[in-house]
Amino acid sequence: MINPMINSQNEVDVSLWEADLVRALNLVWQQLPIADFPELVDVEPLVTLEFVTPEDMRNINAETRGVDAVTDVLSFPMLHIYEGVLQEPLSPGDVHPDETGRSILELGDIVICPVRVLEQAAEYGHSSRREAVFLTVHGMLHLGGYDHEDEDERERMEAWQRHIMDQLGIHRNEREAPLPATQSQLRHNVVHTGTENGLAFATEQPQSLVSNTKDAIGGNPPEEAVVDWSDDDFKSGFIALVGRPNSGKSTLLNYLSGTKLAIVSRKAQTTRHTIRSVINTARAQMIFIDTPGMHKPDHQLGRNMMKNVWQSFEDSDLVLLLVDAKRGNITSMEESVIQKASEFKTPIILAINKVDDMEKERLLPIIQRYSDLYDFVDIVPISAKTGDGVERLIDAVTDALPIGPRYYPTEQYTDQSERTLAAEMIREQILNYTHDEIPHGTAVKVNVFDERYEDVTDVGVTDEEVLDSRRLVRILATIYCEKDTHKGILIGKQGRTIKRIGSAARRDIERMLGCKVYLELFVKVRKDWQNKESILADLGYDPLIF
Ligand SMILES: Nc1nc2c(ncn2[C@@H]2O[C@H](COP(=O)(O)OP(=O)(O)OP(=O)(O)O)[C@@H](O)[C@H]2O)c(=O)[nH]1
Ligand SMILES: [Mg+2]
Repeated sequence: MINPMINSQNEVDVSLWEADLVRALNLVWQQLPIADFPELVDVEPLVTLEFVTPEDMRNINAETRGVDAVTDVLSFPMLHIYEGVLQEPLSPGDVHPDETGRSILELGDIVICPVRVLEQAAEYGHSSRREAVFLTVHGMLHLGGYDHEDEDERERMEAWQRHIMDQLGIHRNEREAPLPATQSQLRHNVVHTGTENGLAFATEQPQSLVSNTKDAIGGNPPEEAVVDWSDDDFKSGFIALVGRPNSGKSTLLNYLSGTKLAIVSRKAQTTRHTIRSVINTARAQMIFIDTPGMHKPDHQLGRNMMKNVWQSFEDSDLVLLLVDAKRGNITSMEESVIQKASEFKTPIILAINKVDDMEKERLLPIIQRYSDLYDFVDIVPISAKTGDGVERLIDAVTDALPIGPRYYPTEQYTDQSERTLAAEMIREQILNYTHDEIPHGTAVKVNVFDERYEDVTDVGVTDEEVLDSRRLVRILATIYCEKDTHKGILIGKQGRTIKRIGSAARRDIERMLGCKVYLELFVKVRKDWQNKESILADLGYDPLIF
C-alpha cells in the first residue's frame, strides 16, 4: 500500500483531494506488474507528492527539462521501470528501512501545480478533484515506466489512464458534485447527457469491457437500463461496415465504441468474423457490424468469411462502405457491394477513410469518381484514427436509418465475449510479431478461462460488484499453425517470440478485463486447418446464421 509523503507549499488547500489521490496512486500501483515482484512482497512503496506554486513549477521545469514554463505535472522516477516491468535488478540501496523498521522502496516524486489544476478544471468544465486525480494518475503511470514518446506508447499510456479513471469512478463529465460511480450508471447517464452533443462516444465512455461483454447481445435487459424512448423520431438499425481489407473498418468500430472490440493491424484480412457494436446516442441506436475485408477467398476460411459479409449485409438497414483515400481506384468488390445493395434496396453511405494521411487536393477527384459511380445517400470523408469527420458520419447514418425502437439495452454494447476478445488479442500480437504467411495461417483458441474471485457472499450484490471482486483470470490458449517450420518461428529462439507475443497480449487482456491475467500459450500444428470445417467450427469461423 502506498502511503504517500505529501508536501504542500502553495496557495491552494489540497487536503480535500488527498483521499482520492491516495486511492489513485494505489490503484495504479496494484496493476503494475512490478507490484507482484517476489522481492517486493514485504516492501512498502513510497511516492512523494509535492504541491508547488506556479513559480516553483516553472523553476523545476526549467532546471530539469530546460522548459521555462509553468506546467501541470512532472514526474521523477527513481527506478528503471518500463511499462510496469523492472528493467534492471534492484540494488541493495534501493530498499531502505524507515524509522519504524519497515523496508521502503522509493518509486519517485510527482510534482503538481494546484493553481494549474484549478485553471485546467475550469477550462475543461470538470471538477478540480477530477483534474487533480487525473494528473496524479498520469504522474504515477510515469513512475511506473509509462510514457508518451511514440504513438504506440502514448496509446498504451492513455488506455491505462482511462481505465484507471474509470475504475476510480471519477469521470470527465463530473462537475463539482460527484456523479454515480458504477459503469452501468455512467453508461445510463451517457445516453441522457449525450443530448449535449448528440454523441455517446464524445462524452467519456468506460474503457473497460468487463460489464458489457458479460452479457452478450440478446440477454435480458438489466432493470436500471430500461429507458423510455417514447420519442416518435427515434431511429435504430443495423449497419454493415464493409470494404476492402485494411480500409480501416475495425479502427472505425473501435473509435465509435470508445474501446477496443476489434483487433487492428497493418496486414490485410485481420478481421475474421463479424463483430457487433451498439452505439447509443440521444437520437438513435446504431448496431454497427464490422466484417472481414472483402477479398477473393482461396480457402474455406476465406469463403466462410465472405459468406458472413454478404449475410450481414443482406440483413442490414444501411451499408457503410469504407474506402481507403490513399487507394482512390474503384474495385470490382466495391462494384459488387453497390450492385447487391441496389438489389436489396439498401441505402449506402460512402466513407472515405484515412484523410489524415493524404493531400487535401486528392480528395475531390475521389469523391467525384465515386459519385459518378452511384447515387450514395451521402459521402463523408473521415479519419477513423483521429476521429475527424466521424461526428458528421454519425449524423449521416442517423438520418439514413429508419424510425425504430431501441433493440438492446445500453448495458450491452457488443456481442463479443471476453473469451473471444482474449483470443483475438493474442492473434493481434501474432500479427504484430510475425511476418509473411505466418499471421494468416494461424488461429487462436482459448481452452481455459478460469476466473478467480474474492469471496462475495452478500445477498443482492450487483454484476458490477461481482466483477470488481475478480482478482485473476487464468487463460490457457492454443495457437494453431500450418507447418512445423511455422511453429519454430512462432516459438522463436529460446522461446523469445512466443514470450513477446504472450506478454504483449497479457497486458492488453489485463486492460480489457480490469484484473491480473495469467496467460499460458501452446503452439500446435494442424495442417491445412483453414480448409477443415470441423476445426473452423471449433474456432468460431463457421458461417453464421443471423
Ligand atoms: N492514417 C490512418 N490509418 C488508418 C486509419 N484507419 C485505419 N488505419 C490503419 O489502417 C490499417 C488497417 O486498419 P484495420 O482497422 O485493421 O482495417 P480493416 O478494414 O478492419 O482490415 P481487415 O480486418 O483486414 O479487413 C491499420 O494499420 C490502421 O492503423 C486512418 O483513419 N488513418
Ligand atoms: Mg478489421
